Amino acid sequence: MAENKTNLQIDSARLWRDIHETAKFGATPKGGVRRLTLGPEDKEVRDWFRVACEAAGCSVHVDALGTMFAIRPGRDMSRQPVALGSHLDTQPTGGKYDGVLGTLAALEVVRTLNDSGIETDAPLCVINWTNEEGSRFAPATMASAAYVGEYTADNILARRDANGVSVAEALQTIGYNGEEPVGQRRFSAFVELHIEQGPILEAEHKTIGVVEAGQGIMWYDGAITGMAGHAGTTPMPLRRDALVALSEVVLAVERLALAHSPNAVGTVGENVIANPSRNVIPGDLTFTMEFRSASAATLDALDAELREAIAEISKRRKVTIDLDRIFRKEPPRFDPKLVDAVETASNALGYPSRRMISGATHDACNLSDVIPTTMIFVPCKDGISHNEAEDATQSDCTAGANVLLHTVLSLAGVAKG
Ligand code: HGY
Ligand code: MN
Ligand code: MN
Repeated sequence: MAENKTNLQIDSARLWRDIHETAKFGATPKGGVRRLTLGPEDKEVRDWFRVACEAAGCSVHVDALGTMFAIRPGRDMSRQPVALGSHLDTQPTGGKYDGVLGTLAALEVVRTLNDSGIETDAPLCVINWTNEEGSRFAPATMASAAYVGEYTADNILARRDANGVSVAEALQTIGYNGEEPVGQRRFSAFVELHIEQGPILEAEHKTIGVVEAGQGIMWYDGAITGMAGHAGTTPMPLRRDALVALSEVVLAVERLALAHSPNAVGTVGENVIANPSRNVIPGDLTFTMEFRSASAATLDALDAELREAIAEISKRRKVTIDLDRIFRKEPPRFDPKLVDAVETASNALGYPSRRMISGATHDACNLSDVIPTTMIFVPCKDGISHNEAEDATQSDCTAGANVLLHTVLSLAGVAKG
C-alpha cells in the first residue's frame, strides 16, 4: 500500500460512464452486449479504447494477434512495466461487465494518477487481450495463451470461425493485425480486476474477492456418426440416432461432474445436427464440451471416465463417437505476494473481502505461468454472467478499481506526487 495515499480514489462516475458508453458497441435489445472478437463491434470498442488511452497520455501498441498495450511512462523506464487490464470481447449473449470492468478500470487507474499528478517509479501497461472468450475462435484466452508460449502466433492466426474466416483475416479486416511479435513485451507483474461471475461474494456480503487460484479447464470437440433415416418407417430398435446418443453423452457429463462435485463442473455447450429435419432421424452431428476443476488429478479422472462412458454409449447405440480434446489448461495458482497486496489494499480501504478461487478462466490464468499475477473480484448480481442479465453495482465496481489502483501502486512504486 503506497504510504499516505489511502485517500486516493478513482473517479467513480467516470468509470461508470465508460462502462455504459462502451456497452453501446454491440448492445442487444435485452440490455446485454454481443461483441464477438475481431468483429465490427470489437473494432468500434478498440478504436474507442485506443483514443481514450492516448488521451490519457499512453502510447498504444498492438501485437500480431491484436492485443493492445497502452504504456504509461514511469520515472525509471528501465523497469519492466506493471501490467493491468482484461478483455473487451464478449460472449454472443454477454453482459456489460465481463472483461470490460477490468480493462476500463485499468484505464481509470491511469486517469486517476494523471489527475493526481502522481508519477509511478515503474511504467504501467494497460492491456486489452484479444479473444478472451473463445466463442468465435477457439480456444478461449487465445492471445494470452500465445503470449505465454502455449501456441505460436501462426497457429492462432490460422484458426477459423464457423464461417471459415481465419483470425488473420479478421484482424486484417478490422485493422488490428499489429506489427509487434507476440510475447516480446515483458512485464514485472499482471493484475486483473473482474466480476466474480458466481454467487459467493454477493451471498456473503463481501465487496472484494482476493483470488488465490483458478480452475483448470479442458475443452473438447466431438462428432457423432449414426445413420440418418426415415422418421416414420424406421423401427425404433433398428435406429442409430446420433442425437439420442448425444443426449446420453450430455447426461454422462453431468453425472461425472456431479460425482466429483464440488470440485468439478461439466457442460455441453454446443450441438449442430447436419441437415436437420423434423422427419429425419439425426445421422450426423458435432458438439463441443468442457470440464473444469481446481485439481489436476480430478481433470485426469474426468477425462478417463468420460472416454469410458463414451465407449459404452457408442457400442450400445451402434454409433461412432469421436472426441478430440483441443486444449487443457492446468489449474493456475496466483502469486502469494500479489495476493497479499490485494488483501492489504482491500483492508486499508475498508472493504470486506474473502479469499477464493476463480471458477472462470481468465487471461490472468495464463499470465500466472510466466510472471507474478493475481486477480481481484467484485460481486455481480445473483452471480449471473455470460448472460444479457449480467449486472453489477457502481459502488462495487468502484471498490474493485480502487483496490486495483492501490495494488498497482504498491507494485510500481510512487516516484512523485
Ligand atoms: O469461459 C470462461 O471461463 C471465460 O469467462 N471466458
Ligand atoms: Mn472475462
Ligand atoms: Mn467471459
